[in-house]
Amino acid sequence: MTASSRHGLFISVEGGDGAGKTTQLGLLRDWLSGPGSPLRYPPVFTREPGGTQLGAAVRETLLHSEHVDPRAEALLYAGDRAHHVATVVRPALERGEVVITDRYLDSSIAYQGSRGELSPTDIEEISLWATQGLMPDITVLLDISAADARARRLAGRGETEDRIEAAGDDFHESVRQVFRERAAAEPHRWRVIDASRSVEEVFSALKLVFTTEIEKWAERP
Ligand code: Z5A
Repeated sequence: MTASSRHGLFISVEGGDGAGKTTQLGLLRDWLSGPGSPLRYPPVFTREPGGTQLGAAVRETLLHSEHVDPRAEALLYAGDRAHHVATVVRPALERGEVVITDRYLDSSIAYQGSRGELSPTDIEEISLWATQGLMPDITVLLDISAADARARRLAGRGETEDRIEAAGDDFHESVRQVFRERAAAEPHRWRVIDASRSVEEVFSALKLVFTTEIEKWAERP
């Protein structure tokens, strides 16, 4: 398959903190960049916040500041997204490449929208304005309960948590429910994977999703 003759494929991966995105995206990168890949060219792997130099500074500020005003926080995520889409995602899609992002707009609605301070509709509209309406073709949700995800995070890293990770299970369970509701409302875009299983089982489900979606994309006129 050439990387130039068609519009690219845009896939986001979402999930609560500790759902295993980093682990699974590492496996995905190895697979899609190696000899067994269904792609001729390796995909662009990127993330939010922090997929650009500007984004890295925004990420540092957002995750490690003691308090960020909710509107400022929503705008900073949207600002990071605007720059990320304009300089990384859209150019790669226009070159016909596959772009895989660790988090995108749905994270803003799930996280900034779950505190009860801002309207999820406003948050979505800000991001749609920022990205000129760019939505992923496919969004994969790694779905796990807040309690299971916290147990994993603590087992993996000890007691150190950033500002958002340190919010309680109620907050993280609300985040999960927003992702699940959005997945149920837009089944053509979302693929939900039970992330409470072993690393190997989750990766096997993820591989199936990617193989299927890459094949469908390759068959597009
Ligand atoms: N955020 C936001 O609020 N608004 C927005 O618009 C955007 C983001 C875009 C940073 O995201 C933060 O930004 C995030 C939301 C907010 N919240 N926080 N904090 P991030 O994606 O960079 O960070 P994260 O979601 O917190 O990722 P993480 O902590 O690295 O978790 P993860 O990637 O989902 O999990 P992991 O590191 O792969 O795994 C966690 C541990 O579990 C680790 O020890 C693994 O070895 C272990 N693990 C992984 N999979 C398994 C399985 N299957 N079984 C057992 N153990 C496992």
